Amino acid sequence: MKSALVLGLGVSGRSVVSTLQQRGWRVDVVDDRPSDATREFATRAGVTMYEAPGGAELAELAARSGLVVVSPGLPPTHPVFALPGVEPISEIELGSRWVTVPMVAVTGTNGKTTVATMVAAMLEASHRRSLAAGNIGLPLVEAAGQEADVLVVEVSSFQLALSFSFHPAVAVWLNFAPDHLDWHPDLDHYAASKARIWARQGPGDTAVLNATDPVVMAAASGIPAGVRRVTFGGADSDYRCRSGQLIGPDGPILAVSEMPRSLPHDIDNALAATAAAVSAGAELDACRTVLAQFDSLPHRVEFVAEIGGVGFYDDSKATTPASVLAALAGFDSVVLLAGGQNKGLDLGALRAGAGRLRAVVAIGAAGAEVEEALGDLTTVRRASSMAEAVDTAAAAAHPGDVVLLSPGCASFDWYRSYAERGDDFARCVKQLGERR
Ligand code: UMA
Ligand code: ADP
Repeated sequence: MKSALVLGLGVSGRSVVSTLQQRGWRVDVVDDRPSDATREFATRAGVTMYEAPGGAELAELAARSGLVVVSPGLPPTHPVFALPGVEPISEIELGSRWVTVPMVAVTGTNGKTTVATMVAAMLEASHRRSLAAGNIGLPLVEAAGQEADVLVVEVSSFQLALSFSFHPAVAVWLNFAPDHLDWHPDLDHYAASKARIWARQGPGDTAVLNATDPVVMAAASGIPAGVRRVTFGGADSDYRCRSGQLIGPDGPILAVSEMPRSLPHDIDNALAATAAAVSAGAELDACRTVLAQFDSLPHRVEFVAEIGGVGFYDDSKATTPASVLAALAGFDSVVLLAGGQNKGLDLGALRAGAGRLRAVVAIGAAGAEVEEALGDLTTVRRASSMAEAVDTAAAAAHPGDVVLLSPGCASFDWYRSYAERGDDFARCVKQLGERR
């Protein structure tokens, strides 16, 4: 019987265990910080779980397994990566070995989930059974076993770093900005991981590139020969926006005014998604229908309420300064709630958006960093709970302003996820509305 070792029993690790077992593998698991739920899963699955094994034990476990699959959250400093003769792979790599239909892969620092969702909807509207998988939540190992004509796979840098045969027919790289420096040793490692998205492409495949992003365009020199290149975003790109129209290689696609929301990054995402979907066989009319209906996903500059002439927006998914700047670009005068658990990023990048800030409320573990980054440019107040932050922001806002939760940091200092943080913000806003 073939034998595998799975490291990390989160969402991705559990799916790897179950799907390997279904395919007849014997599985051992390692988790360094197991929760009760993790232990329960291991018991139910009938696998032996080794909790935080030392170096020698880990080496022995790996040596007796033909396959070592690691979760994306394992940092490059984890001892498994230093074991001689062991070549750990990601869940995406394993899943892609099982996939039998074409894949559209989407990576980038910001907008992956949004664009992957749009591409899947465009293909579905073109009568191609499509599934959105990967970092979006449905692990690729599970999606590989499901009925579909095409898989749209959101891939993070963590997943790409350990993928070797992953071969998407269409590969989209949306943009690049500093992120995940609490995981990648440096920015070059982060960029090189992302560039692996097209490493296995060849003639007949398509790479979709953001023509305005210097890092993406520099990395494009590594696209294998024979791969078709489709650009978006620039004035001369294949997919571009001019005079209020989205335009493709065959002419106008849609008026921007027909999109439910058209912040600057919504236009980039619309162009990228259409370029990818059409390259994967979607009909342009189906793309138009999706573009005309697609509203923002939850927690991505999501409207929550208007109270006293002030709009409240939840952008809890903004966990990088670049995504905060994208949100600020959509409003003229903002009271910004920022902070949380910094992912090793320079929050000084937020200074580029200072012209749109009425005031800032600094929250969470990175509150002091936010204050240091913006304190000389605008009023920064500190808050020690979300309720206090919402009240402080509301007091600072003038009618016509926007109060925007766009933290630029991960949520794990106060919450279990960005969704929980956004929900708490919405709850506090609702309570404020009731009090008023
Ligand atoms: N663990 C160890 N040792 C370690 C680190 C972690 O044993 O050194 C264990 C933990 O105890 C825990 C498990 O590993 O039991 C957690 O695994 P994980 O952190 O890899 O997370 P999963 O639950 O498997 O979720 C992963 C992705 N997580 C990360 O990339 C960190 C999810 O993306 C993804 O949706 C899911 O697989 C399905 O593919 C989340 C994410 O934050 C949403 N992604 C980043 C982003 O979007 O910016 C990249
Ligand atoms: P990802 O899956 O890459 O994290 P999401 O679609 O979940 O991307 O969006 C994450 C954050 O980035 C949200 O705050 C969203 O408003 C913002 N965002 C979405 N698309 C872009 C883009 N093209 N450029 C910059 N920011 C973006």
